[in-house]
Amino acid sequence: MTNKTSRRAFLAKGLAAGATVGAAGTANAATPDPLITEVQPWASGLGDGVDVSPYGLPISHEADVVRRNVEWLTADTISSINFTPIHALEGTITPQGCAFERHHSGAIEMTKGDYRLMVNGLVDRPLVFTYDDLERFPRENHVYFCECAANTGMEWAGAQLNGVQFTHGMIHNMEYTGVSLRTILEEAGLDTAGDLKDKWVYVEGADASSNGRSIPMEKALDDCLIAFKANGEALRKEHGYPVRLVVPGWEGNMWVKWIRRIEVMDGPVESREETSKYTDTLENGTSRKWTWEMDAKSVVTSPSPQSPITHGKGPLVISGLAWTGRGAITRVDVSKDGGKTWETARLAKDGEKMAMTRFYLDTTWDGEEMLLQSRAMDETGYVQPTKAQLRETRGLNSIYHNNCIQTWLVNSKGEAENVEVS
Ligand SMILES: Nc1nc2c(c(=O)[nH]1)N[C@H]1C(S)=C(S)[C@@H](COP(=O)(O)O)O[C@H]1N2
Ligand SMILES: [Mo]
Repeated sequence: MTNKTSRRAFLAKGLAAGATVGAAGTANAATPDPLITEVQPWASGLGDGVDVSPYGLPISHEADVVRRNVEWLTADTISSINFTPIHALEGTITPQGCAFERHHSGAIEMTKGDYRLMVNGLVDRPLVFTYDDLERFPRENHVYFCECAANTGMEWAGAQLNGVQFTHGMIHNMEYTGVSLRTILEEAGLDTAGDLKDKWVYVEGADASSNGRSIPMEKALDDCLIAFKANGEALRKEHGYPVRLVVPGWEGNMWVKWIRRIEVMDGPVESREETSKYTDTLENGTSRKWTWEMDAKSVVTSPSPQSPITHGKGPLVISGLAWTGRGAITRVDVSKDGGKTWETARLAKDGEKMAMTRFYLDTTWDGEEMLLQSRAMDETGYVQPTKAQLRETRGLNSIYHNNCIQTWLVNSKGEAENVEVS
């Protein structure tokens, strides 16, 4: 068989099946496509020189991939929040330019020259570090997610915000470079081999809010980082330039930005941010506190309300994110029928500790209505709960730590909507 006849045979087969798309959803090449057959303007002239964008920005056609806020949540933009466009991102790394921001008193601007970090309290040698000092200690690189405890917090009482950016976008996942907090505490003379039972550190930022939080010593010495780079470049101003604290797997509020002081103490401070805020009031009126770890959670990012199916029936890639503050994600299941039946998704790579995992379900869509859900499992055996299960134990008075299974209703046109299933 010559190439010509085999090609003709292939086309005939395609036509016989009445298909305009091939098996992988690709276009049939029978009709000449001017974008392939004709010389286009971009091939008829010259492109930009290398002097046009010394610091590159996304191309204008991607201008909708931006942080957004929710108007009724954002009466005041200083003590506020915006959301990562996770519906439009792929892989796992969040570019700094669209990573959500949460400030209690605005993003402050500081130079490296003005930066100081004090370590005091129960240490042998209270010290003040400059930025240059920090750069002379051994560095580490780690990818970690940072999730605000209030992520998904508007969904407790019912399905409310129509977009995964708004329901789940108070999260980012970046590669941090920094010095371990253990190294800095040891430099200040903390005897890390001694009895540190019941010892805590209190960390505060240089901004007006100070955002002070108490961290048990065990966590402080385990994996916390004094970070000065994210995704290979300096932290952006809004993420704490020049230095922030990274507290892997624990609620974003503890990741103090513009960190200025670390005090070693005999107990926790019980600051505003860990009593009046960032505690979870239960049905009976009592509150849970010290709920630092972010429980296993996942969500389908596409299709979703801001990312409808636009290609019609046939092959469909269901794409989503999973993460857990207790280690690594081991499995994610996807349901198309609101949790009645489940298929195990493909993890793009093995789950990594306290970092986001991308999952895929490579499937076929026949235009049927779907109630899309995803359910994460982590290395401790923990399984992401349904909304009903979470409400059973937590009631409806909470804001923080809502890690329930999310449902998107996808209609026959491919449009998606935030719904609840009972
Ligand atoms: N100094 C300081 N640190 C802070 C805050 C703040 O307002 N001031 N906000 C906290 C909260 S509530 C969260 S969720 C994270 C958000 O980090 P991001 O703005 O880099 O996304 O920073 C935390 N660290
Ligand atoms: Mo937060």
